[in-house]
Amino acid sequence: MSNAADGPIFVATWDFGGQAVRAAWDAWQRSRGLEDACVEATAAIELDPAIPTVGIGGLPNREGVMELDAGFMRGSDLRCGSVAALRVTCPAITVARRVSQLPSHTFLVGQGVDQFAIAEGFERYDPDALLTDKTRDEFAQRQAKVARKQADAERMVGHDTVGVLGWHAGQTVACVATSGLGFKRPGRVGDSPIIGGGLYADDTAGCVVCTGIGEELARHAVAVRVLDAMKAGAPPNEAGGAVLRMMIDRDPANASRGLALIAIDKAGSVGAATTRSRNHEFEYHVCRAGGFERVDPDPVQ
Ligand code: SD4
Repeated sequence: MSNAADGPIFVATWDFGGQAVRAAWDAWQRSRGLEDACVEATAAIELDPAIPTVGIGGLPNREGVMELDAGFMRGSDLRCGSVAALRVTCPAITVARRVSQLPSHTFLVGQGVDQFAIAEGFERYDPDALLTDKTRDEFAQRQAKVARKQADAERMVGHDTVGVLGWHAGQTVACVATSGLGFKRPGRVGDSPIIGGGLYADDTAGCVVCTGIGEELARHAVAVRVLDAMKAGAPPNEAGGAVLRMMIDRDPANASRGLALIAIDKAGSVGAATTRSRNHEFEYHVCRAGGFERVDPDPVQ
């Protein structure tokens, strides 16, 4: 049995993060594999159609098609794999992990990743099966509003991405999966699968996953900046807060954009940072060696 000092520690984003860290803990008890646990936890959220923002049941692009993005990174050797605009299978995180096992590729997108997933034997979905009645309905309503000029076709709708971090005896893993912002242009990719933007893991410093408006998070290479701040000695909360404050200094509009991140440093300290205001709070969930906790961080000032 592990003790709290050795971990494992799992941290996951949003309200469904509670479900994710429980899934991670269950997987850990079966396999004692940090990667397996983080991937299984991420996949569990993607496969739950009741979760309206990730994987099956997420929102489609502006043509009504689901396009999934995911990223996987292991901190021991910086092995990583990402997929973007994946249409033919779910969960995307399992395909991202498979990409990370290729000898020479780290990122596959669009048609290429669809072909890869099929060739590798992942379960093939009719893309329509990734939508639910609820998301089909939301899409139809949005189309009608755009046609009546009551909604701006360019406006994407905020989404809550699943990020799962794992730590055990100094080893780190970061996983992320999303259907991206709702009603995006086909082919639009946010921060999530971008190594250094939406996620990073490096055992010499820790691991980080971001969630929120992907264009802002990617533009500022948030994950690797937080990682570097932790490497320089800042605790995860401070490292994350400093990067979000830097983003607000650079563009004050970032204060009211939904941006958040979770992090674990190399010693196993957990933290987070968010711009989320009280009326749309960001929460995250932590599992430490089988003990569970929900945390509601204060927004950065
Ligand atoms: C994206 N960062 O595609 C994702 C969306 C998200 O909470 O995380 N929303 O931009």
